Amino acid sequence: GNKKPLVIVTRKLPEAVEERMRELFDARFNETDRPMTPAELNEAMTTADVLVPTITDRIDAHLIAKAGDNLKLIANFGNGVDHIDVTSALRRGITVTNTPGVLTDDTADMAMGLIIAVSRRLVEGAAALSDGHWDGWSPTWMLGHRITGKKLGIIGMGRIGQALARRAKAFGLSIAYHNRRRVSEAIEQELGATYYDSLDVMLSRVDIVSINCPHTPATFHLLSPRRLKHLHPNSVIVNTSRGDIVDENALVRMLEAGELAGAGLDVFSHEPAVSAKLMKLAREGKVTLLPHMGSCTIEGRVDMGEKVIINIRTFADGHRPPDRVLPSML
Ligand code: 8YV
Repeated sequence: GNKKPLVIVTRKLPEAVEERMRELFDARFNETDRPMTPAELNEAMTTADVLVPTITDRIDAHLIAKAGDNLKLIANFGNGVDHIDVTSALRRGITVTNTPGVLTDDTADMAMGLIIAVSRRLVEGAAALSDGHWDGWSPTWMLGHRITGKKLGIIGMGRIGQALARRAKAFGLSIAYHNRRRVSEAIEQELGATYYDSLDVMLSRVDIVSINCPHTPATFHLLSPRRLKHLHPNSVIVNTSRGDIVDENALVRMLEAGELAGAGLDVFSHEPAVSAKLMKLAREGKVTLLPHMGSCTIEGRVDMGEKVIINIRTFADGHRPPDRVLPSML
């Protein structure tokens, strides 16, 4: 019979996922609950038939050059693949897959949650109460901004962007979006979304911006200092995608200067390090910062595991896995 592929998973996964993978493959896991050391990752690269990395592994050209002849598939546990040099992998004949679709609703929920949290000062209010600073209701205390009737600009109208638009519409926001290409008229109508070919123009017309595009060379610092200036000073930015899509230093400067009302950030430029200036802004109640929790649900993690398994099985059976990362996506 067919020998089971040696699948090396760089992180500890939920028990149910590990069990299923052990049934199907010769699966090995890193049981430490820390990222692999460079030496361990190196070793995995040279011995595995299939590598299952996560966002905490930097799979760069240097590492891919060390891949053993057996390594034919990198099945990422997660959607974003900006930590993998996919071009180098493809050039070497290594297929790369990700886990689209199963994180859509959870991530859109988190984006919507951040919009509400920042606009209505949820985290600031909760902290004030638990710190003992609530001495009674006042007509002028903890006033945020109404979200109903405001205009949301979504950057990246893929699955997550559309799921956010659906939620935001239900909250009475009007929807604008910028994307590489227009979505179908049917989807635009369903979402009541207005397309902006020019990101600059869209930024000048919205109250809230949500970043929902992938991080690629084309979207690195897409929200540049120059572009950020198009936003009005009462506007809010929410990012559940990747930190580097916005110029974080420029964002911090504008928040400090009062040129933006606030930000809700689930992702950062140098995770897990978060700039001291952002943390100070968080203590001042100007930003809500989360530790990359967009897809943190039990259900989501199990679904991600299922996706990884399907990709590996399909590939091992000699077929095209459903979630290949293609050069056109980079
Ligand atoms: C994952 C994410 O937890 O899927 C993504 O792109 O950012 C997160 O939801 C992470 O990537 C796991 O590798």
